[in-house]
Amino acid sequence: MSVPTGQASADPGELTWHAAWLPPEAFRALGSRDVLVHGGGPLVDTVLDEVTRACARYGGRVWHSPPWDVDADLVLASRDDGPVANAAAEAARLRATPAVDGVGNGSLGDEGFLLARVNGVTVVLADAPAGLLYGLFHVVRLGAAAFDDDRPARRHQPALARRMLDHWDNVAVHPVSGQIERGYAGGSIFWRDGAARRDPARLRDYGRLLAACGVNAISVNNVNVHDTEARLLTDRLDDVAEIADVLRPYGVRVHLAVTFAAPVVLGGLPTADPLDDRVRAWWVAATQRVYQRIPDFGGYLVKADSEGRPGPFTYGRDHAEGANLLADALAPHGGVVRWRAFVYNHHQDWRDRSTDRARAAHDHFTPLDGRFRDNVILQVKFGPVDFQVREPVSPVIAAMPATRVAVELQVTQEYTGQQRHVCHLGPWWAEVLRFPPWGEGGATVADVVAGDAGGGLVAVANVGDDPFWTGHPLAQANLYAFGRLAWDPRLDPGAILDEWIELTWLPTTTGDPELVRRTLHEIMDDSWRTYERYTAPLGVGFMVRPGHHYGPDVDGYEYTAWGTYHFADRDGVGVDRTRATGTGFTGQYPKPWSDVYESLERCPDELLLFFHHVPYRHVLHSGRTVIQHIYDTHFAGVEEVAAMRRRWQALAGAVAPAAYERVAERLDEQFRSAVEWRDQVNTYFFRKSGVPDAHGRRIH
Ligand code: GCW
Repeated sequence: MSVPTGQASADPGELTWHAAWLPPEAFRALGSRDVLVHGGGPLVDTVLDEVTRACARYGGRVWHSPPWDVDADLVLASRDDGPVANAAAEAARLRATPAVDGVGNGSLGDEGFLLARVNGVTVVLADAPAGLLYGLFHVVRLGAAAFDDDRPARRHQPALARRMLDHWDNVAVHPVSGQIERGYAGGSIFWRDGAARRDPARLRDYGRLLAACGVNAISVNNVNVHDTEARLLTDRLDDVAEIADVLRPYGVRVHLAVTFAAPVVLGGLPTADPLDDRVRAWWVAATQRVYQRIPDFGGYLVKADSEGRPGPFTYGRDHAEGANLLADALAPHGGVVRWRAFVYNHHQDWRDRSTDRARAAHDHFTPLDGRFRDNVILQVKFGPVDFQVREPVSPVIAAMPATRVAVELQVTQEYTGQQRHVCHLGPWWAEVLRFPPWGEGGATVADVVAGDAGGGLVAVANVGDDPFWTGHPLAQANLYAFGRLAWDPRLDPGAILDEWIELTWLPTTTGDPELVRRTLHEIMDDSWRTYERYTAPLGVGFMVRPGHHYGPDVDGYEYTAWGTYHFADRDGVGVDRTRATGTGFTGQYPKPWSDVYESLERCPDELLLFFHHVPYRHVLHSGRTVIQHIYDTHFAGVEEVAAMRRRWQALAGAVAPAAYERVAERLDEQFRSAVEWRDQVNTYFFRKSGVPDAHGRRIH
């Protein structure tokens, strides 16, 4: 077995992508050591293979067979692997005693591991092979520090059991959404022009990147399931099985997005009614065939009755009946159905002030709490609307105690600059995950989705066949941050960014690692807030161009059927979602938030226009008026992008030319676009309000 490690290469026969956060150099510290690997099975083979390659490159040695008491610098031992390996694990444990004692008691779970360094030996113990794999990547992350001083034993277990990426990749190029819906990194790594790409080297490298940041599940096709993609469930199942085979050694389970109409479009039945026996039988049989082919298949992902997709409403059934139909077919095989809560009316009449898209998921789903089977995961977008740069946390997350809920993020930057803009989202996601839906000190969003009882964290992927994986090289950090936060939502986003920088921008790729690190932090740390500053203000959202969603169009959606987002007139701006005078959306939150958001005085500034319609001269907690805030932040946002660009220019010659050029070119576009945003938003509000800028700056 060989592990590809992508490298840009001038030689056309060579791999043509960059290594992202696992270049060979990342394994230097480990690869120059003597390493003992214990355990069996495909995932341990992966560990062994990684270690073997690293040692071959950097002069270390590897043992995977007796004698067990070799004088290794690093021992990676599975505790569950029969008497021989247990003897080895015991030897490792004894070597690490007393550090491991106490901490090592009790199960480490399916994915956990224990790490200690005692008497010059670094020991990783796991109870299951996946734990060993994650332990290996942890050692890689630590680099030389893994072999420095003694470290007391520490258990590492993922807080969230389910850490998944959804690819919105189409098999056949779709006339509107292309090869990847909302994809900004070239073509798909799975599919091309209607066929499977069959590029196992690249897929395997992807699996490696995922395992190294903690992702353990993936769905391989768009939730908008079109005709070709529907057939992945039946006659094109082999294509899915091949992907599963490649990703399995990295502990990544494959899922499929399926169409609710499958019994009709694939099975030739006259109906897809979830209560029809023929329909049930069809799903049972189709699912059996899937598991015969892919025994560890993860399950189905469904977008139903949403933006024109088929669903149970067609048959007068509700979403519990729809989801349970698939859940029953999957249950005997241990699979789950991931049912998306993204259900809203996209045929609204903008004249009707009572329809509120933000309310929709809660209105549809909370009455169904308790009616979903155990193997249904309700997949809820983190905010009530749609992956905007600022939204409150969705009230559905707190309202379904008897349902397994997963929170969905968008790593692909549909609404956050489309991978042309630097917008580092780790800080935003950390904020969402730590939000306490029942008030300060109470459980957090991360707690709701944690463990086996929770549905975990899911994100729409941002990867394509681009040489840098994510189009913008710095957008890789979003994927990395997603995986790490899903593993441990309490991690500090700044520290995660440091990890990514250290793994990706290695000393061999730069003459001045410290300058690179400092500059990347300066550019990326606050880039999400910078993006927020020059785009839609104060939580109002959706001032993008309809359709492709790039660039400003303040009224782009204002009078459309998809929903109305700012209601700006000459007097004020914002959506009144209060119970007192508005759509009543604030009432979907538990206390204290239902009161906090309802109150003009208590509502946080950054969400003010999401919840309230206010006059332009309304004074924020910051002391500025709303209109002055709009002007100031838009001027500041552009200045910040200009500074990002200058900072990057200082790295010319310090990083690989291809990466330098790619980022430089994107920063030029970000600057151009930020100016456009600033000028359109400021001009729009100046014209509406007639209020001049207090600082007399030029507004067109
Ligand atoms: O934000 C919208 C996107 C659609 C997407 C939809 C969804 C896959 O613009 O492209 O469809 O969300 O989440 O289903």
